[in-house]
Amino acid sequence: MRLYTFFRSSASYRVRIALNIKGLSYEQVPIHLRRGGGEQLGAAYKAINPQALLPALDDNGKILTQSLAIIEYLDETHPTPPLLPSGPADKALVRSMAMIIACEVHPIQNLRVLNYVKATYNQTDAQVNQWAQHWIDLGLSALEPMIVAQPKPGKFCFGDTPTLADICLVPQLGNARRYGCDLSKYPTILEIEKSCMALPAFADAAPEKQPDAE
Ligand SMILES: N[C@@H](CCC(=O)N[C@@H](CS)C(=O)NCC(=O)O)C(=O)O
Repeated sequence: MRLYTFFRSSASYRVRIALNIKGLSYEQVPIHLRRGGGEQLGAAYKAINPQALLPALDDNGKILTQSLAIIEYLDETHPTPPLLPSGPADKALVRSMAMIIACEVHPIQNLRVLNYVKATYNQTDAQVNQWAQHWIDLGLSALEPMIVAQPKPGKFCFGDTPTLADICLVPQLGNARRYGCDLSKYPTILEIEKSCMALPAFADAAPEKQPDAE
């Protein structure tokens, strides 16, 4: 397998964690999101992912995009250990936690959105950071009580094994710190992050451990 990735891309980070949890080896193809105006926007990468977003996974010539779709593909093709609980209600709960991050928070603090806000509305870096903080805080402040109230409290977002929810949460916390969010408001989330980072699958997927890290 070949993963088109960038060390600081949180959506790529999700897939790296999933690949590691499944114990799958893969080759990394770094695509620099800023160099030369962004390698993701070049024709070569757009031929792989017309959306010009990372990550993309090449599994024996089959190109997959969108991190959650890739992770569910990996979960179906390599079912052990599972990344979703078994019952439909539990599965829906874990997916909803993951989607708070992947559908509501991450897209509006993504590079191209921040660039657009900055250039089109003449915003300073500080104002753009404030925008990112606002949306990250909104998502995390909903996720924290949801995790506390879940039916299977444990070391992770749901129970005592990592799921899709943890896979989305941990990379988002990296972004939150980058934009200066105050994470002390989310003690349960911080405990979960500690449990995740104690696992090699998460620790080895961290941005600073990647071959293209700067
Ligand atoms: N929903 C997509 C989001 C992908 C995405 O936004 N990737 C970012 C990096 S984390 C990207 O490639 N950004 C490039 C840009 O904004 O130009 C997924 O989950 O894969």
